[in-house]
Amino acid sequence: MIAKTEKIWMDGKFVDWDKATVHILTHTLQYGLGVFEGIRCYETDKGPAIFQLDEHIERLFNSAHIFLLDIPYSKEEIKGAIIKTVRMNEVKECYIRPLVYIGYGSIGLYPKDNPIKVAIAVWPWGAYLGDKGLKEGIRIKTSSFIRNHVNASMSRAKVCGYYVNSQLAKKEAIAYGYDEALLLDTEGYVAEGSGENIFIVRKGMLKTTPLTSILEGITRNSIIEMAHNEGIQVTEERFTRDELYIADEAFFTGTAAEVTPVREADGRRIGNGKPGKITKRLQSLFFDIVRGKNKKYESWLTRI
Ligand code: PPE
Repeated sequence: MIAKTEKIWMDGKFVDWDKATVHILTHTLQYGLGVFEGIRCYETDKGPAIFQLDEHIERLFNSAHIFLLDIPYSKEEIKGAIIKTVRMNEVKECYIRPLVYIGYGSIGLYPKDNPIKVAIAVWPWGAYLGDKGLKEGIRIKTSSFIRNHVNASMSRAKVCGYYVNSQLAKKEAIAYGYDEALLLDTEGYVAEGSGENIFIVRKGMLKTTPLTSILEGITRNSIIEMAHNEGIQVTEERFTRDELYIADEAFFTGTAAEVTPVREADGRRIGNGKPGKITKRLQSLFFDIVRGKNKKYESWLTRI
């Protein structure tokens, strides 16, 4: 069960958690066109701090732009509302979920004059793939479902409805006893997890999928920049599932998943079956950065 907090921001007003409801014929609920973000706020020794807030706001507005949704607030207003919602709920660490949705009005696929609504909820959310997964690595399964074609789902946008594809893959992976799914693209190359980007390590170098059929993960971008600064070479290049099988290391990245090592794929052990050296090094750097322990990356944090 989701860990409740006090208030949810809905179109400029704070509403009690239990009263944050919508009409059943809300357009987004019927047809899935809404855009959202997932952001994390971490506890630091100078109080809570939000990781890469501006980047997430930028992506939210880009998602809306791609889908011709006119958000009735400025980026500054949304940023202010997010900060206020975190403060108001007095949480030290939380996950932040802004949602832009099409409200109640006309029905049918073309919601001509329906209002565009915005809500921001926050709640404490632990390790997405479990504490054990974060520490010891997870087991993933290549899905029989593929990532949508780029002309079916424009993957630069983070859209509610896209996640039916992710849920098919996730349910299948769980049913087969795995922790998470790996989706391939329409041409059979590795794309991403149901809610994570993927990196592999071979011969000391990092490789991640290019931005064709995947979400441009903000954690992914952060890891690429951190690796550059650490002198670790990164290429953004297509790779096949068998290249993952023979990789020395692999890991998933995402706001929810953070940096989660992958120890097995489709019954094949990755490397020695334990989180690899480079994975552990980047994971520990990541947690130092988000918890405000690394001055060099202070600009990635918004203090509350
Ligand atoms: N790919 C997908 C498909 C995806 O959903 C996410 C985030 C990522 C990559 C990583 O993006 P980023 O968070 O910017 O590094 N998935 C979000 C939703 C998870 C959920 O179950 O809800 C998240 O991690 O917040």
